[in-house]
Amino acid sequence: MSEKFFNANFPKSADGRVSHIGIKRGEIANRIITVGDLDRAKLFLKLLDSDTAIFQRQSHRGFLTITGKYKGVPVSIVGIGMGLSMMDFFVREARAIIDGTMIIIRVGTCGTIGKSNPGDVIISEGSFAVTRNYDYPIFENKMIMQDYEIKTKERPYNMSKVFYGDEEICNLVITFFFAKKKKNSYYSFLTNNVISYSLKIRKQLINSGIPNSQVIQGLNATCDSFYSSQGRHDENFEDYNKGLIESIRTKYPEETESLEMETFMLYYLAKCSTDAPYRSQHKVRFNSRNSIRAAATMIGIFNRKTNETIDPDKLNYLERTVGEAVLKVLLEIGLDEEHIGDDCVWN
Ligand code: R1P
Ligand code: URA
Repeated sequence: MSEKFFNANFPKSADGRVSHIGIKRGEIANRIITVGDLDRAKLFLKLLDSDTAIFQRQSHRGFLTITGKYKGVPVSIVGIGMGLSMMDFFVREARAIIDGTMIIIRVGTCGTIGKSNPGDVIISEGSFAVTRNYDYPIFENKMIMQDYEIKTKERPYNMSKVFYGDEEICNLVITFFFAKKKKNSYYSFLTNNVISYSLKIRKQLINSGIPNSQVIQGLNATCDSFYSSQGRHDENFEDYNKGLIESIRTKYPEETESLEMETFMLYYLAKCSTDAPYRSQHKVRFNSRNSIRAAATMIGIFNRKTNETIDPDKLNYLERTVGEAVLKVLLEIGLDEEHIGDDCVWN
């Protein structure tokens, strides 16, 4: 840290930069796509309007913020890296420097554990967290472990409740894979085929038109490790995760489709978000609305049952296609206010 930060509760530099994502008011838009992989963020940069200035800043903690316009509307693309904490840093620090409602849509990758396969696109209607139970002891043998579990009812992993994404935005994302509405049908955004499809359908694979690719709306499990809590075997550690994938998949009646590492925190923070500035301005005592609307979509890259993996060219094609659909969705939502670029330096 080379700069002095003020206010230990919520550190900011003298010119108003938040300390981890490294940007200040005016450098980030209300409409945001967030990704893990910074290369994906740079790929989406190419989709922005080329005739307007693009702001770019990578923080010393590895967050990359790109702000520009898409079809004339201000949008940001933020690459955050991986895990629950990075999502927490990003959402809280961005919230602190943006006025008005924020829309955040994650475009990520995932492991598939349900009906979907590598190359399929999953829209997470909701997500729960799977975290290591750090109180669970490391046992010398299986007998002691079984006794302990019977006595205490404790398990090596905790699974939280489900928190849901914004229904309107999740449905819009699906619609934009089938862009032009024609009575009960949509033209596939991905191929221009016409596909009959009702937005009310849940948990159903929809042929997207890309060879062997489908779109599914399903539950997601956000895990605190790529390895232990995603049921990967690693002989160097005592992970107690045999059978974990099956327990995750069947924890909820809807059955879970995907495993990744950030969506739960995004949905949870959206649910906890307040409209504090509005309340203090209008002297309203209780929180009356959330100030963050969130959705997440992800591309399956590893099938955890069959070990099938995605081809890099297909991933690249899908990233671009999903990115473009999500940019279009961002423009569909009405916002009460949005600001960028008032006093920031754009390069
Ligand atoms: C693990 O390889 C990473 O990939 C997934 C997981 O959530 C985790 O961050 O998402 P991204 O492709 O967006 O990074
Ligand atoms: N991201 C994850 O977290 N897990 C996978 O298996 C693939 C992508």
